Amino acid sequence: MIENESQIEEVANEFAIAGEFIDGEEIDSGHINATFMGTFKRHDGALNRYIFQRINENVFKDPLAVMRNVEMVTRHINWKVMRVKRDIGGQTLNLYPARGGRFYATGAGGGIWRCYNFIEGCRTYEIVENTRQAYQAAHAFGSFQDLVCDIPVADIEETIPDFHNTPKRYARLMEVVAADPHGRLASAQAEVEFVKAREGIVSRLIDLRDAGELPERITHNDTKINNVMIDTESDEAVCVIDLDTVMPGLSLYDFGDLVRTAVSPAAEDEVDLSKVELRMPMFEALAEGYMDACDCLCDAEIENLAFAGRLISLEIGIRFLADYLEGDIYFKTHRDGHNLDRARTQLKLVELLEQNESKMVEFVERLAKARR
Ligand code: ADP
Ligand code: GN1
Ligand code: MG
Repeated sequence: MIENESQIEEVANEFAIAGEFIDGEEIDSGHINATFMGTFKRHDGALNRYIFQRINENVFKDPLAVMRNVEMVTRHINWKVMRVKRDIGGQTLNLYPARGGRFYATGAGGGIWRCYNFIEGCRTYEIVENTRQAYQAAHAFGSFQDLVCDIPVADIEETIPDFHNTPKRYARLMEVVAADPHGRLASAQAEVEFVKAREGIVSRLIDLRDAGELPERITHNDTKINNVMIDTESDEAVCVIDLDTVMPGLSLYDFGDLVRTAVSPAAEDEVDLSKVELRMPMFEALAEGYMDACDCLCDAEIENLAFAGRLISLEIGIRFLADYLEGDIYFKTHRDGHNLDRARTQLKLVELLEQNESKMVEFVERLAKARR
């Protein structure tokens, strides 16, 4: 693990970056990779920032497959933005070459590192502040789907098998509950019962996919709100990041994760559950943004937009709960019971989404009708 700046400098020296290393600091917002920002001073005095990221090989068993996907996706997006969209004003993610001609470097301890341009003038949000941000984020992830839709599916590797297979996530939780390897079950019994009572919905989207009603597309699969860079001045969504899970999937997974992370004003790990709320205007802005960007959505996709938020919130709640019971081996945690706290907010959100689903469905129906 990197503990000081000279270690960041050592990694940074592996990449083709002009100028002198000035300083580096860790960015702590993601749950998976180790991410650092490094500042370099060029010979003309200009300061440039870069992202250095170590792929979490506990989560991604084949980090080089992740790199092959990310290379393909970033190259394709750069080509498409310039040659098809003719949009040269925005910012896109770019990988910097490393020693040996690859787009990654091997660091101390064998870790696989990559270097991206820092998306300037932007920041990520843990909590959406206004409906413009919600609309913009959903529009950006919808447009992302359009950007990657013509990458041949066979060229993309499945970096985490069954990533959004909710029934398998449910089955895994039940195994961990049965084994209770850390004696934590007693502290999470109510949450486990809550999940069990919802077993009936876990396979709904996969069943629709298997029946041929929901199309498989190349999707982002991790569309939480802090995976899109938002302009600090204009609140415009500038660039989608965190491309490690780009794989064949359902657009409803992407929309569902947006709902999960954008509708509540409470942090994902909030301990005061009374702060978890469903802000309907945020849901409406998400639906408008996503539908404006994706005019290819079929009827079954549109009909399940509201349900997707509930399912993905349940799925991620299941994953946090299983990780808590397994001894916190997957998600980064910063305090005791952190994964349980996260699971609780997700399940509270599931409850609120259930209570309000008919209103959300009605809104989407009206929106879809107005567009026909
Ligand atoms: P993780 O998989 O751990 O979530 P991310 O790729 O999402 O890793 O990066 C973690 C955080 O680092 C992001 O939430 C964002 O704040 C910041 N970040 C990542 N890439 C960039 C970039 N190219 N420019 C600016 N900030 C970035
Ligand atoms: C992780 O990497 P990050 O923090 O953007 C996780 C997502 C979860 C999310 C929960 C590869 O996302 O699947 O939904 O945490 N990513 C991976 O906040 O497992
Ligand atoms: Mg992330």
